[in-house]
Amino acid sequence: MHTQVGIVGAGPAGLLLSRILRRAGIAAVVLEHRSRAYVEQRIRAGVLEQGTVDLLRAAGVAAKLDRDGLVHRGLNLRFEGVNHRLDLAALTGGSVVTIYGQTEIVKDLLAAHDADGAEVLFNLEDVAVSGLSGERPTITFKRDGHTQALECDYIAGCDGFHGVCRPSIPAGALTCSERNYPFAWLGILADVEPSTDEVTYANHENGFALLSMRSRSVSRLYLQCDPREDLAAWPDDRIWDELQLRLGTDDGWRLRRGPIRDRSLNPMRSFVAQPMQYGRLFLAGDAAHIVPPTGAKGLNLAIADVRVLSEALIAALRDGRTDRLASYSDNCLRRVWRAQHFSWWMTSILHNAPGADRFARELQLAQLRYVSESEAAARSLAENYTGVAPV
Ligand code: RFL
Ligand code: PHB
Repeated sequence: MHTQVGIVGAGPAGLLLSRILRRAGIAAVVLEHRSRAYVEQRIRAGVLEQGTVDLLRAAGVAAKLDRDGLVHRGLNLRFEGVNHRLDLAALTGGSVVTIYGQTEIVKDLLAAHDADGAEVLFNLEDVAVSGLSGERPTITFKRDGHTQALECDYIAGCDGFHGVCRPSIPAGALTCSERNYPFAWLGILADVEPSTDEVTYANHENGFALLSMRSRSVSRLYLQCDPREDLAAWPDDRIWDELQLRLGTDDGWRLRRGPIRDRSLNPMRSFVAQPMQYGRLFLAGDAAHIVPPTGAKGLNLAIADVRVLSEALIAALRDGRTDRLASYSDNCLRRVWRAQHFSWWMTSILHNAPGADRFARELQLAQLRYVSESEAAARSLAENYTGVAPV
């Protein structure tokens, strides 16, 4: 078997890349080790930058996003019992974010693949990549008990942080940079009208809390907790009480409660592997970099990589020009490191690190007050949150 681009991973990055390439007349196959149901139900990100929305529109997969996405022109920061609204649109000359679940993006992309008869292979075992530095890199996998090989012109590693592509690059060819954080997020999805109109980030002495949403009737909320936290120790009432405490303001604001549909523990990590290429293997999205979710950048970075990679692959395979592929990694890494800094900074001003002393706490508050009182500081946050200009 042969295809032009073999794509490992049916997350947002792999599916969008496949969609864009196929619309440009390039053959691509997506290979996924999980089931379709699993991939469609994985609850993750929800805040889309304008550049992400624009690319989904250009790929013809934004009809539902345009209908159901919630456009947010601002966000809230809460600390010392007071709510501070940042007018993102006013601060950036009109930039906004759109709230739309990653699960919905994946479902929309899969529906578009179905409509086109495009190939996405699920439930594969033993997916492996080889021959990366030669002319015919190959993906091998087991399907229905039979081992098969797919020869490719190029391979896109879109298989997330725990995938097989990045570890297949020889040791020494990659430089990895990493930060682990001594806290995690307990996330819930609840069938209740969101208690604020816009996404709300809170810094409280007990730790960080976040109020977000998926629609006008579904709330998504997070609490900072210990990475080894036992979810069984968090019955519904304890979760709501703690969210109320951390998000509460001195004016008596109340959080709406409702049935909790899903709960999960999300570790926090910063990670970058560079370069994002080895021979004919190109890494995109979480396969190459991870950010803590505080800046809402993970999904947006993955989509931004796909924009650069799809243009480079189209130039190579349709027009015979490989210069864009050669500069792919450098182009992406500038954006990746900007988002790394922003995500680390948002994380550090909003969370309580275990053992943090009075000095650390005062620095956080000084920074939060600065962002809510100084237009220059607020504009910097707003520019990063809504997304720096495309490369
Ligand atoms: P994904 O979505 O992880 O998709 C990778 C796909 O590759 C498959 N795969 C393999 N397939 C074949 N063979 C193998 N050996 C494979 N190994 C893995 C996986 O099953 C999967 O289908 O990566 P992608 O496409 O790069 O997209 C990136 C985003 O998913 C990610 O950046 C964000 O979701 C990060 N993230 C969040 N970002 C936000 O901006 N806001 C959030 O609230 C937020 N919450 C989260 C998150 C990431 C999480 N992870 C990774 C555990 C919550 C969680 C739990
Ligand atoms: C979410 O809606 O899941 C969400 C929102 C903002 C973040 C992270 C996650 O910073």
